[in-house]
Amino acid sequence: MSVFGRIRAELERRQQKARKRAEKAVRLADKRQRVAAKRESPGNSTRDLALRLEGPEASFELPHAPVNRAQVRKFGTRAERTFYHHLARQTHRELMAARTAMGRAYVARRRDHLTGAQIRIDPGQGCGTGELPETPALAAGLDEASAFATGLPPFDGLPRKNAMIFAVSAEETLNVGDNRIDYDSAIRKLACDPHILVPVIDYLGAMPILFSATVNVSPNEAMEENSSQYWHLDPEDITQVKVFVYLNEVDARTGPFTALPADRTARLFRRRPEYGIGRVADEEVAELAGPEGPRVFTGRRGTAVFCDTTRCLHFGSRPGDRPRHLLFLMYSLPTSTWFPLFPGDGEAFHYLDRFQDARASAEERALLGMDLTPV
Ligand SMILES: O=C(O)CCC(=O)C(=O)O
Ligand SMILES: [Fe+2]
Repeated sequence: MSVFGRIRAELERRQQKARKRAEKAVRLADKRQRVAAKRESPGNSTRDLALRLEGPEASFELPHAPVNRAQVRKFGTRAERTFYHHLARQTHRELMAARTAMGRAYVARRRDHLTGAQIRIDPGQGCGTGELPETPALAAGLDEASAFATGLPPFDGLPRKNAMIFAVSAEETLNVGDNRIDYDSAIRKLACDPHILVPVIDYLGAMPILFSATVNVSPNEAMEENSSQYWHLDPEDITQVKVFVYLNEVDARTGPFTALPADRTARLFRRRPEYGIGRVADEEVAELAGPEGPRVFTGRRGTAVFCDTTRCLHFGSRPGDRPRHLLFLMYSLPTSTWFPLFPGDGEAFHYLDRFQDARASAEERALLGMDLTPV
């Protein structure tokens, strides 16, 4: 081979090597891009998880904007709320795991020692009811709550949300006069009583956070605009439990709490994917309810109504013949939009300071939001 031939051959060899190197670089860059794309859309795995948990009927538009929990709470569609909930389950997975284990242990230890028939929240219906047994602790809680409800001054000017007046609360700003409840109060003990907690933990699958404890009087006198006297869903999550313990006999004319079971409320999510939480007309709920109609929770004093108010359309306190007195408890998961989604995501709106006490047991600390709670 001539000198020129050798040089050309060498040049070709080098060019081929360079081409191969370039091709390899392109392949590597492609791969890097694919990995980065996967990392940048953690929504994909959350979406898959949400679909697995919510079933194939759930539909998801992944948010392209940063997740804003106040926005989700006020304006989110059901799909956005569902997405948020599962995202929060992931960001709080250690808390959730600890609360799940604690809830299981709590129920295993208490279930066989409960008095009377156990109340159950049907997972499909998202609600349930029963009469609380007359144990000394529960009787004391009811009596203390009744005393606050019956001892109210005239209703004008009292703290009020929609159609319900607050007589006393674990939240300082909702108290009337000198009315207070704290760690030693019988109402606090009732809120931590296994007869209430076992059904709640069975349903939520974890030791929840007590979010509110109040005594309320509904005058049941008039309909008020934008009130909970109209069918609605509560905004804070896609699952939680409210417990309404009646302190007087509640019949159809005492503003009974009324709910459309979750399986039938879900028809609304399928029918109107843009629906979030707002008011729904009686006529539309009648269609969703079908011939069976909604559940009207009437009952004697001591009747406890358990309802997942984020899954069951509901209302109460409509005009009737006399006021309704009740003890109200609300149990949330760390996924609630009132808690930060991640460290730095603003303040938790949780005002249970009056119940939080150094004497609380480990389980009470979790329940009262002193431990295992997002900060
Ligand atoms: O007055 C009622 O029973 C309705 C209460 C309500 O909507 C709620 O507590 O979420
Ligand atoms: Fe509500």
